[in-house]
Amino acid sequence: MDRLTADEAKARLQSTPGWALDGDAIRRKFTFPGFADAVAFVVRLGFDAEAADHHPDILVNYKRVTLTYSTHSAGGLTDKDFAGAAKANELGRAMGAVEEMRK
Ligand code: H2B
Repeated sequence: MDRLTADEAKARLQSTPGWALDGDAIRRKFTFPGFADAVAFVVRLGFDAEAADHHPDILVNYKRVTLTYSTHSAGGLTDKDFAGAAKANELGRAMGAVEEMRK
């Protein structure tokens, strides 16, 4: 899978709400009503990630889940990362992720 150029990555970010560039990766924080919801999201996304053979870094802080995607084998971002981000957005919406005021 080919690494995206910076312009290509920026264009894909436009159609991937909530995600931001972080160096050679993209990142988003999802906030759920509670810890169990956050863990359930991680489990569901984990099965999708395994099926796609593309795995995000996952950090759980209480009811918040931070996902980071990059393609290690390509040394940067590829379409697989944006496919994973889109899937996470869809799942987050379906599983009750809530908007949170930025601190
Ligand atoms: N996940 C991510 N994020 N980047 C990769 O390069 C990657 C992966 N490679 N999951 C996959 C697994 C590779 O190790 C297997 C052998 O296909």
